[in-house]
Amino acid sequence: MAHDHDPAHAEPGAYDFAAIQAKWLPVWDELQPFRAGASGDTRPRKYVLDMFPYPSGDLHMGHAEAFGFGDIAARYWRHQGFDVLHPIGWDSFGLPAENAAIKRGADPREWTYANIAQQKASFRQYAPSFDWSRELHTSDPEYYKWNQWLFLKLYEKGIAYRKAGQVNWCPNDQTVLANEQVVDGHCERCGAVVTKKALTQWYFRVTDYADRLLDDLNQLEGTWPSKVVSMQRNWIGRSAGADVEFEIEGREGRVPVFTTRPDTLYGATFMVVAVDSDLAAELAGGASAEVRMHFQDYLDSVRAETDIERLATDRPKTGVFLERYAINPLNGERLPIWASDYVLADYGHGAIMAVPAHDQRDLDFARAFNLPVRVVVDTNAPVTGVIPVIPVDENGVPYLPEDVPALDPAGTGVALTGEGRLINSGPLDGLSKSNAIRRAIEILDERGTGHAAKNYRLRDWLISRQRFWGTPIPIIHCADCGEVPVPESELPVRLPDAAGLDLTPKGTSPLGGAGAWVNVACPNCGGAAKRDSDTMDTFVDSSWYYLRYLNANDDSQAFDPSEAEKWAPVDQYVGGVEHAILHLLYSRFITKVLFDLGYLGFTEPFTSLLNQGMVLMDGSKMSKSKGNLVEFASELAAHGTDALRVTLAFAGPPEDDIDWADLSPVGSAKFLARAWRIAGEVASSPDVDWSTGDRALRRITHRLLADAPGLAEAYKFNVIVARLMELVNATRKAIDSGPGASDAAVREAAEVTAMLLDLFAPYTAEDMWQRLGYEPTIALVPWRKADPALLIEEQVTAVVQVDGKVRDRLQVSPKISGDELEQLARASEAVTRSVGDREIVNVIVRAPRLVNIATRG
Ligand code: ANZ
Ligand code: ZN
Repeated sequence: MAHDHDPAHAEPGAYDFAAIQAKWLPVWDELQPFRAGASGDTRPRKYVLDMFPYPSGDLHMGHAEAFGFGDIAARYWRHQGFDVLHPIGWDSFGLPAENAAIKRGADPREWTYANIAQQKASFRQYAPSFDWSRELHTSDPEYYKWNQWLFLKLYEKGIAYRKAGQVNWCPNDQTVLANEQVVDGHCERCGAVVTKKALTQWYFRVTDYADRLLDDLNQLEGTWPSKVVSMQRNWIGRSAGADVEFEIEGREGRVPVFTTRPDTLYGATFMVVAVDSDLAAELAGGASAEVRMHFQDYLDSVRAETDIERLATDRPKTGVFLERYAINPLNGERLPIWASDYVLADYGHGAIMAVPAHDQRDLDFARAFNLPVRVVVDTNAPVTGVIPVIPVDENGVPYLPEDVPALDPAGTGVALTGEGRLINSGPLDGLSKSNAIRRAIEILDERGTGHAAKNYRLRDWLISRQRFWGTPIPIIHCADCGEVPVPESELPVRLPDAAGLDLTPKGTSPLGGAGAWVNVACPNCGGAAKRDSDTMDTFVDSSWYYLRYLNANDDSQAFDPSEAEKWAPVDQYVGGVEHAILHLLYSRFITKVLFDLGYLGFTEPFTSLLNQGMVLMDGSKMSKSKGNLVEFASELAAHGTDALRVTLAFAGPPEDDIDWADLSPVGSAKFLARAWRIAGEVASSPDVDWSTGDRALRRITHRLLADAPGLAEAYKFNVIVARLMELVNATRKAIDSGPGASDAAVREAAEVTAMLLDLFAPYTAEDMWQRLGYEPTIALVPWRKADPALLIEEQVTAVVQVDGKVRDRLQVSPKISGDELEQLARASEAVTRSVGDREIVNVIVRAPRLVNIATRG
């Protein structure tokens, strides 16, 4: 307990970070300066949020960086006079706890809460200005109760539903994965190749929100990193086109296909259905025994493929002819129907019209199986509004090509995908591509065989997991009543004890093995029933946590809409770009759902977003196995919180990756010591009149005061640190070789340094504040206003002579260039008058003081 560094015993005049930390932490605990939302507080509000950590061990350097940036924002707004909400919690459900528990035969709960305690202790030392009274853990029943509440609200609205389907399956973790958790065909967590499995699972209907999720991105343009906005756009992946309905010979009903190119309908020469679709199975079922066998073998081989492989353009095309024909609704042609893997069962309608002349994959397929290719867009024909590419020779001179390229995709193997005019297309002939798309849709509409349609890459969000350490899904399955929601009054459905349960992944949820927990009476009929034994994806937990912070200790509601009205949406969100898609998309979706349900008055959760870069070591990502891990705890012990934080802030723009090997926490500590010593040397009293101080030093101080808000709001934290270093140097000079330590400007500079340093180095700043004669805490000191009089650039007098006589005096900037000064001189009325119509033969300029003009005539 007793700290070695007793401030009383520290060498006088020495900067001792450990002593300063030990001194101020208990004071802040006592004063609680970071509590937000006190009753009667009339300050305007800001909500600054850091993406909450997963408790996977101690904090690491990445946390140090990200939470450092979040805290700069929080402290900045507090100095600007805002009541700042800056909460912290833990995203504490999830697989790592469970896997660790399986490996060590421990309880996931113990592992999780022990790690939280460790991270919390580190956070306390690191001292972000958190409002600890709102601390939450998603694995607490007090939290996940409200996940269950949210689920039931979505269930009532039909947004949560269960369906059977082919789902992504990780054979290693033995659980399903959302599309978003499959990265290049591999499990996001463990890297195993993801396969498909037929399962009945719970989904959230995020596709119903696809248009709004896409369109509302416009609101975030400029305040979110543009990369994240475009990643969200691509993930939603909206394409516009048409659904076209085809009849199939010898079959009732029509089959829709989605196409972005209804203009090419006359060029369709075959149809392809996804080999793993219901339609393929149905059509193959009616084919010859030989085809049926062939089809089955093919299907078995495709099941092992990933979607990435299926869509790759550089693989040989494979498929099976199903001995059936579709009828083209525009021209009545018979199109042979094939089954292939390159059409996906769950995109569009799982079937396509193949137009090999104008689609590369269709062309590859046609060439592999000798199917006809018909050109319907003349891509050589000029189209107005499209600038043709005119070829140039080796000298850059444009020339007219002698022979236009042949329209022969079947021969060249290259599909014609460009603009052009329609040919071989009956009523569409002569139209440009976009006009033909419009006209084709009109014709389909008239005949009732198709209509305009949109399609999305986005799938519904699969939220059920066959694992233990998550939120139980609050549904009871009854043989008579079906799915019965657990009544709200019975929430939370608590997790059973892990002890006695086999957590090893087996493909079904471990909760299913908790007999006493699973077997319950149906809330509806009282008969024997079973609890749903799946748990929720942990992205459900983090989709609304920003609202729970508003009243984290309220056990009567998930969040308080009136608090949301006051604080939300989040003004500044800070976190890693790894959450660019999943977490942000799901939070945006849930926010829109809660808006629709009337709980919120806004539709986007995070107004501004900052993605911090990575902290690298020796050029690569830190990892234990690579041996380049820089441990947060040991850096903290060696250099202290403030030096660590200043180093990370000073390293570069926050969005950039930084390399710890290039940085100097020792240099940062020296800078802090210089600043701290100055505070001790100030020899004037706090009530000294600043305006009497040295003007040169005052001007440096006030320029920083004026520039810092713009810099802080543009995340140029590194520039503020650099400017602070400049100010500290100037103050040192003023003390040693200028007006001296008793000058008022020295006190002013030291006070402003302390206030700005609070954004980066809160302990040092607080201690400086005390040395300057004030009470804690500096965190609440209002921003000092820059004095405009000190911002105006000082002017010097430039003398203008004509033939040796002074003719004018100009007030100019001391930094004026020779050219500029000469121009001003020549433009002077007094000068032109005295030059008259004589010829100027020589001009000598000595900026900023003198211009000498010689004339003749
Ligand atoms: C005919 C056509 C002609 C097409 C042409 C393209 C060019 P995006 O933009 O990604 O939405 N398609 C439709 N459903 C498919 C599925 N389940 N699996 C694989 N491909 C599918 O792409 C839409 C286009 O992708 C559709 O337009 C369809 O091919 C194909 F010159 O129809 B197109
Ligand atoms: Zn029942």
